[in-house]
Amino acid sequence: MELFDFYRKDRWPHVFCPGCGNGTVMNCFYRAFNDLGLPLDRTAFVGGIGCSSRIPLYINSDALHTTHGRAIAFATGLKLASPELKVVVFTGDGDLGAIGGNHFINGCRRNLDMTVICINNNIYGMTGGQASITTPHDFLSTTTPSGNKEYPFDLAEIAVAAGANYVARWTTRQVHELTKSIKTALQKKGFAFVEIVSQCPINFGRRNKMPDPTQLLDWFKESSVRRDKARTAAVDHVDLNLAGQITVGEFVDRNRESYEELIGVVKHG
Ligand SMILES: Cc1ncc(C[n+]2csc(CCOP(=O)(O)OP(=O)(O)O)c2C)c(N)n1
Repeated sequence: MELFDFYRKDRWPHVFCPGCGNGTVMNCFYRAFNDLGLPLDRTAFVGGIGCSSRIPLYINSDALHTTHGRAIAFATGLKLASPELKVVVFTGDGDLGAIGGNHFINGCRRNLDMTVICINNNIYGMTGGQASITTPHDFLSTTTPSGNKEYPFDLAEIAVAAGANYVARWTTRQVHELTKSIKTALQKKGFAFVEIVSQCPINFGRRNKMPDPTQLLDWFKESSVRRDKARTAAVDHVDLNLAGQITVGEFVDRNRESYEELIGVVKHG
């Protein structure tokens, strides 16, 4: 399959702004999917609401465009009704972690057999740049014009704690590592979660003195620290924010029984 065949061209032009990281994510996903030789017509894509959640609509396969925060819930129903399908969710930090937080945590806990790609652009992009649960401390947004006083959620650490089988986080600056992790996630039985810290130059970068996408990519490069080297002991708020670090790497790779195996929808082995 060529890259061009992967995209649903009747949906073009797309809604993404110039410099948006969603293009990089789609490209990495396509490469991983294609290298594995997976069949597009046996894969269903699910998204919630948001710019990132629109990605399924641009892939040449069947897609569920669902309600805000409920992508995991819809994907759960889809997978249990049709266990032979590969189910891939594209979602955002707002869609998955804020309004959809409970579905996310319980999806990980159940270890449902699905690949979940969360594009964390630190903001509500589609609605114009309101602060989200992952907006870093002191950063500006339309709803935090004096700087965000809150400290961010760590989606990948939550997924580990809640029980997902595979968890990785990279930024759009680490495309090779990201592509490799998407490949691992696609092959994994159980809940496989890849968080991608990505650039939103229009609604996040412009307000935080990084209007050029390359400035955001440089910031990702400078802030990225491998998880094994990062200061992860969260003893106070400063540590919770990891002093502005983005911890990257594979966080966990384990083989707990998937939900489908537990309830007998699919057989072991
Ligand atoms: C129930 C409900 N509440 C709020 C909204 C408005 N809304 C649409 S997208 C969005 C945020 C999307 O943010 P995120 O998931 O981070 O995706 P991004 O656009 O940044 O990729 C919100 C609040 C909605 N559509 N439905």
